[in-house]
Amino acid sequence: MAVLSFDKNLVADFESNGFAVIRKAVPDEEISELANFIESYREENQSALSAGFRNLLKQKQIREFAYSKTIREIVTTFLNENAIPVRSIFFDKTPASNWYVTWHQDLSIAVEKQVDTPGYGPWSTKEGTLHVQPPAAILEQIISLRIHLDACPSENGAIKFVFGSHKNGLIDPRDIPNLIEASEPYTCEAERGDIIIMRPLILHSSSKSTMPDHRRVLHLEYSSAKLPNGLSWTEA
Ligand SMILES: O=C(O)CCC(=O)C(=O)O
Repeated sequence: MAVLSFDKNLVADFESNGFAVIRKAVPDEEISELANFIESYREENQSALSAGFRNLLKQKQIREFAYSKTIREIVTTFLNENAIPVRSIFFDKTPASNWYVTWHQDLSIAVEKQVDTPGYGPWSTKEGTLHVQPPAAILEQIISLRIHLDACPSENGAIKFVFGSHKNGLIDPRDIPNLIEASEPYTCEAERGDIIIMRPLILHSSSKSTMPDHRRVLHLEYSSAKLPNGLSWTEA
């Protein structure tokens, strides 16, 4: 992988906007390798034949990618050098499996087992994986990397952000419509090989794709936060 050098402004923009795009972060052949692995994994695992699936960090190829030099460099620059991958999700929008995502913040983390802990809850299960909503202070110590395996112009269901909304802490869902009304959301287009970095607390949404293509995104979350009371990250 190429060694990236980051414009200091990009890091400052990330802090103030809650997201940033690293263009051409992953070379084409490496994207092909990732895509080939994911497609064969999808074929082999009937349970993974859906539009989104989780726990890919348990697969050697994805784990190696998540710890690769370029990815580590991004994580060190935009978070810190001790951060490790803690959650993975793969999304694909196609004409056969297409959806929109309403405005929300990412509020849950995947944990190994339920240990009732003050400040942690509600608990939920997403596609068989136990999740809990931690305090905002934990969510503020996470960054998400969205690695784009396909071009994602606006018509391909690109993610949208409200600039700076990650600074509002946990937003009452009843306040979200007014916040959206008062803001100018940004549609964050991406090319194959680009990485969008985002804060979980930024307000984001996406539309259905209107293109006849795939829109594959590998979403990796990193953190160095220590969970209390015997709680542990499922995928770390
Ligand atoms: O990939 C998308 O379209 C949206 C994903 C999303 O909302 C999320 O990761 O929370």
